[in-house]
Amino acid sequence: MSESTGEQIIKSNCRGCHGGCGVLVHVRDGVIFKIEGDPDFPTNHGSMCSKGLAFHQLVYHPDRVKYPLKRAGKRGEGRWQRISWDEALDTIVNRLKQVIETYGPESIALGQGTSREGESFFARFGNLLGTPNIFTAGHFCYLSRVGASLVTCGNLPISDYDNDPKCVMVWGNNILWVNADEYTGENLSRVMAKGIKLIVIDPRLTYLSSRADIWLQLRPGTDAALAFGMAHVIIDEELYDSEFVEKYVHGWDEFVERVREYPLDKVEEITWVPAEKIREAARLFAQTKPATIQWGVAIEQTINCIDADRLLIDLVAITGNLDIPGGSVFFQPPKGRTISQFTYHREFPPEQRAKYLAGDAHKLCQMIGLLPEKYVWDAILTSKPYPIKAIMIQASNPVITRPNAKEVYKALSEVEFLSVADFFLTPTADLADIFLPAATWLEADYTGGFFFRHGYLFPRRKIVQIGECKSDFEIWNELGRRMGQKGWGSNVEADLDFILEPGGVTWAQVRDKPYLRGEVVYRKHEKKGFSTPTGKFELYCSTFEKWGYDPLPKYLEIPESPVSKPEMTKEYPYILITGPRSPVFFHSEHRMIPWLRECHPDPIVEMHPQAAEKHGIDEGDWVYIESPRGRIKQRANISPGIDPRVVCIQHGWWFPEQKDPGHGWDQSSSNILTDNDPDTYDISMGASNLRALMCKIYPVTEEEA
Ligand SMILES: Nc1nc2c(c(=O)[nH]1)N[C@H]1C(S)=C(S)[C@@H](COP(=O)(O)OP(=O)(O)OC[C@H]3O[C@@H](n4cnc5c(=O)[nH]c(N)nc54)[C@H](O)[C@@H]3O)O[C@H]1N2
Ligand SMILES: Nc1nc2c(c(=O)[nH]1)N[C@H]1C(S)=C(S)[C@@H](COP(=O)(O)OP(=O)(O)OC[C@H]3O[C@@H](n4cnc5c(=O)[nH]c(N)nc54)[C@H](O)[C@@H]3O)O[C@H]1N2
Ligand code: SF4
Ligand SMILES: [Mo]
Repeated sequence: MSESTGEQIIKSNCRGCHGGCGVLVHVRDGVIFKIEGDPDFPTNHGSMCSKGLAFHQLVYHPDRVKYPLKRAGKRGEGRWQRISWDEALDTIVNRLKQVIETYGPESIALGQGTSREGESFFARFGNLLGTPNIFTAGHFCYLSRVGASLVTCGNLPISDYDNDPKCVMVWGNNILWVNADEYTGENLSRVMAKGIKLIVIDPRLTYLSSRADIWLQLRPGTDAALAFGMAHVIIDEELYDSEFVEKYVHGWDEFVERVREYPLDKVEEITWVPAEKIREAARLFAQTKPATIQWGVAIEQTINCIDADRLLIDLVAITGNLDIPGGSVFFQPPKGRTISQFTYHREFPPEQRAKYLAGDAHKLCQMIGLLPEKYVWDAILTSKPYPIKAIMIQASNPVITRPNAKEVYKALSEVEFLSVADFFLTPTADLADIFLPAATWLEADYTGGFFFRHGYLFPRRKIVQIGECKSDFEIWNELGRRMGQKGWGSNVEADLDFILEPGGVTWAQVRDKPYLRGEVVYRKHEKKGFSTPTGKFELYCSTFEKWGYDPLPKYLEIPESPVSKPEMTKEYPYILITGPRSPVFFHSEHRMIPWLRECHPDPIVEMHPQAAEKHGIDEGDWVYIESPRGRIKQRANISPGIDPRVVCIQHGWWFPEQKDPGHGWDQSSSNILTDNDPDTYDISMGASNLRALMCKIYPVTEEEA
């Protein structure tokens, strides 16, 4: 604290997205006025993104809801009444108890979006409640990677930028913009500046594709086939690590046989990538050591989700890059209770587990305690196999972020009871019966677990209190105790102590530390093998075999594509990609933040000049994009960096400045166009095809614009 100015600089770590950047929070007279990067922090070295830099505009935003609300008018009408926390929490508890009494706890669903670190508290509440119906975005994002790694090699490998990889294969990931999933892009930039070999697999020209030694511009959704092509070259030319294969791999011969089904000419036909380029990339990756794959979510949002994930881990493993310095490493977090220990996941009663809404389907998703949300919508709308009567949503905006948005909106409009915890009245929160005002990361104590598989915990302490907002951790702790659930601490600090206990430390002892890190040890398999049923790296997955799934990966044609549905091309000639991230927004968030919206006022659809010319579209024009599910509009960005047969739209759009209830949820949101038919899901995980569907485009007339 400076005595002359009354200013204070507090070290923390940002969680304006998933989190991971060390920051210096500047506070004057109890008010945060600036946030900047902390040069001493190990994951971002002082760098930050625009969302973090603008975060104080979110904290103090005039539209932020600072008190609990209950619905005053009809659902979705936008009339609210301020209530006390006691009334809000007791209303929820009474409604849940009524549902449990009449229908059982399985008729309550809990929903979250992408990780906000609250998921362990959230899952703990759900497990103690006794509902198997918990949904997040994990079945098509990141947890699919975690699940695929669990059954293949026991843990998720992370790229080891601290030890200078010499080759990085960036696969469906725009890491410099997204800082996602245990990574900040700054680390890739740093090793790029040292002169690494860079291979990029992306259907679009991005900054990274433009800097790549080899850019493979594939047909969207065909990643698994492309990975097979690379495996083919690596096996054919004996570029694999024969010692690793001999000692540590399960199912080599079967894998080789499967790979033989994908010769390069066939892979070229599927992926649109010339065979010679695939060969060149495979050689470069296999022959430059150490190498790592920096992967993203694009490959997971299709029917091939888990097999694409498995194939990428396989490529890392068979080239000898697993758990070596500069390769893809199994980092060990500091000692503490794991999520499943904290959430009682393993003790969840089998008779309740058996009521999982998806039945026998999606066993990998079920193993990690999640449900594809479509089953919840169906149970609301049809009462089959039994009704869902109440939903509690925390940190998610499913009306905008989940496929087949019209169905999501209908289901959430019809469910008997809906509570939502958020910062703002989003199109989802508009439908709630009770709204709980959540605290941001600057307003709560937490152990900060987003870089967990990177081996870190980032303690983060409360700096300000805004209105009556409460952290998600407090909300679940208080609701749990009011429900009479055994196991909650007397407050959040007691729960954090419980998480930290195996490491012999308390929250009070770690709260002012910048970070905790587990010991870094490489090549652990040489001593202990892999945590799989065979103790080996499973190219042939014994868990899948037990579950009745194909133990080997394969490529399935995308369910809605010019190949699987040639008759559709007459009406819907383009392949549609949805959801490349904007650096200034996080999914459906931040459209109300002045600094950020100024950078990016409108939704953008990207198309090739030939496509634009064909339809008479000019740069900046409003364009309709239509699929069999519906129609939206976005503004044209005409770019030669995309294939003429492909169109790409942004996701997450609604318009907080439109004050009508709904805030234009159906005008420009990509998920009006996407499909959520379970017959098209990835079989083991339940991922839907957000990244590859079909559409048509045409100009919006001047009057309509
Ligand atoms: N078409 C299409 N759809 C997609 C994608 C795509 O690529 N294409 N991507 C998908 C992916 S990968 C994901 S992960 C999902 C994300 O889906 P969501 O997680 O639903 O997306 P967000 O828009 O981030 O919604 C989070 C909401 O929680 C609020 N919030 C933020 N932090 C907190 C907090 O700490 N506590 C509480 N209580 N509220 C908070 C925000 O204000 C916001 O309204 O979207 C998916 N949707
Ligand atoms: N600023 C910002 N950061 C974010 C988010 C955000 O909304 N905004 N969201 C967060 C979340 S939850 C996630 S999951 C991550 C996602 O971050 P990423 O994993 O980077 O995902 P995207 O930016 O959606 O897509 C990355 C690249 O994949 C390409 N792509 C599209 N389809 C395909 C395909 O079929 N195959 C291949 N190989 N590439 C394809 C796109 O052209 C794009 O350049 O970002 C996180 N970080
Ligand atoms: S990348 Fe995420 S954690 Fe880092 S500054 Fe931006 S919003 Fe904050
Ligand atoms: Mo995600």
